[in-house]
Amino acid sequence: MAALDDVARAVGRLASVVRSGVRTLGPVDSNPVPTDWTHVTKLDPEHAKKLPLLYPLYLQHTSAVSVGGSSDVTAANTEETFTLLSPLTVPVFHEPSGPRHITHRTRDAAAFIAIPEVLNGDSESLVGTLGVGIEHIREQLAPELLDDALPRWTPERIVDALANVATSVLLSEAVFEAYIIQNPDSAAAREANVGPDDLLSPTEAKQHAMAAERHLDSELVYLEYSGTYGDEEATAILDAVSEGLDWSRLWYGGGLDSREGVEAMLDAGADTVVVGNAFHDVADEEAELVAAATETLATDADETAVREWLTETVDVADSAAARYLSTVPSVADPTSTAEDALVASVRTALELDGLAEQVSEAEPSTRAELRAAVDDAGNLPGARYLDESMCKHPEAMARSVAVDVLARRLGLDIDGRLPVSHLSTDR
Ligand code: 1GP
Repeated sequence: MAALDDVARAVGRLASVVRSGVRTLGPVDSNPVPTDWTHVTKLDPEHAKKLPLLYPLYLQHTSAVSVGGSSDVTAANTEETFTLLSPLTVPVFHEPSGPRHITHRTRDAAAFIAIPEVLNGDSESLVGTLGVGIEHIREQLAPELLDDALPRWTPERIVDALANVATSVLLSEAVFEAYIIQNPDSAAAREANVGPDDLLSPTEAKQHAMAAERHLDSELVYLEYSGTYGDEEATAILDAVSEGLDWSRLWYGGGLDSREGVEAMLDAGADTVVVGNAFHDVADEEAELVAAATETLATDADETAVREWLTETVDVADSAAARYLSTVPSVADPTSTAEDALVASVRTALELDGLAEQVSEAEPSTRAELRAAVDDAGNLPGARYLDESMCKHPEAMARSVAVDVLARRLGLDIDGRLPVSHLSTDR
C-alpha cells in the first residue's frame, strides 16, 4: 500500500511539473481567459442599476460582459440579467458574490464562472467564501444535476461518487480571480474586510500576485479600485505586478470613464480593463433625456428632429454615453457613436409611447393579444437600430422589448420574456 501511495504521489508531482511546464514553456497558452479581451463591462444585477433601453448598441463594443455585484444581488435578479443578455453575441460570464447566486440557469448561460478570492482581505474572503461555494456545489448543485441525469434506482454510493466527479468538473470549468482591493471605501472592501492597513505597496502586490499564480493557480489577478480611479498608485502596482506574472491575466477595474484612464492602465501592464458604474450611468442619463424629450418631441418625431433636439440639449462629448464608449479602445469616435446610440434610444422610447397609445385601444388582455396588437401597428420600435448592432435575432428582441414594456405600462399581468424592469424605461 505504501508503494502504491508513493507512486500516486510521484505521479501527482510529475503532473504538476508538466502542468507548469505547459503553462510557461508550451506553444499553447493554457489560460482559458482570452488575451485579446481588452475591455470587460461589469453588470450589476441589483435592480437600482439599470441598463440602457437598447443595451446591445453599447455592449456590442465590449470584449465580454461580467455579471456580478457586491450588494442586493440575488439568484433571481442574476438569472434575469442573464436572460436580458442572451441576445448578445459577446461572451457573458458570471462573477458570483455568493454561492447561492449560481443556479442551473446561470450556469447554462455563463461562458464560465469567475470565482473571486481576495488576497489582501481576511481569511474568510480568501478561503471561507470559497469553502461555502464548494460545499454548495458538492452538496446541492452537483446532486441536482445528477438527479436530472440518472435513473431513480441508481445506488446512493454511485450517486455520491459521481457527485464528487461532477464537483471537480464544475470547479475545473471555473476561473479563479485573485483580487487585490485597493479602495477601502468600497462595497467590495467592506465585504472582504479590507481596511486602510491592508493596502499593498507595488512590491507587496507583486509578491501576492506571484503567489496567486504559482500557488493558487489563479487565472486572473484583479487590481480592484471599485468606484474610484487608481491613477498613478494603480499604474505603479500594475507595472510591478505585470513583471511578476507569466501565465495569469492582469485586470484593472475602478473609476474608469475616459480613454486616457484606460490607456494609462493598459500601458502600465493591465491586459484588460473592467468598467462598471460608467455603463450604468448611461441608463440613468438616458432616463432623464427621455423624460425631457417626451415634453418637447412628438412620439413620431423623425431621426433628424431627434438628433437636432439632442445636440441642442446635451453636450454629447461630455455625456455618460460618450464617457462609457471612450473606455472601449476599439471605438474610434466615442462622441459620434454615442450620438447615434442616444438618438436611437430617445427615438425608440418615443415610439414606444406612441405604440402604447395605439395598442391600448385594442384593450389586449393576454400576451398573444398584446403581441398581435404590436404587430398590427406595423412599426417595431428599435428594430432598425438593433438590426445594425451585433445582436442575435434583432427583430425578435425588439418585439420582446415592446411587448414586455407595454405589458408593464398597461398593467397587464402576463409572463414577460425579457425582464424589462432592469431597463432605463422602468422607473
Ligand atoms: C468593479 O472594478 C469594477 O468591480 C468596476 O469598477 O464600477 O468603478 O467602474 P467601477
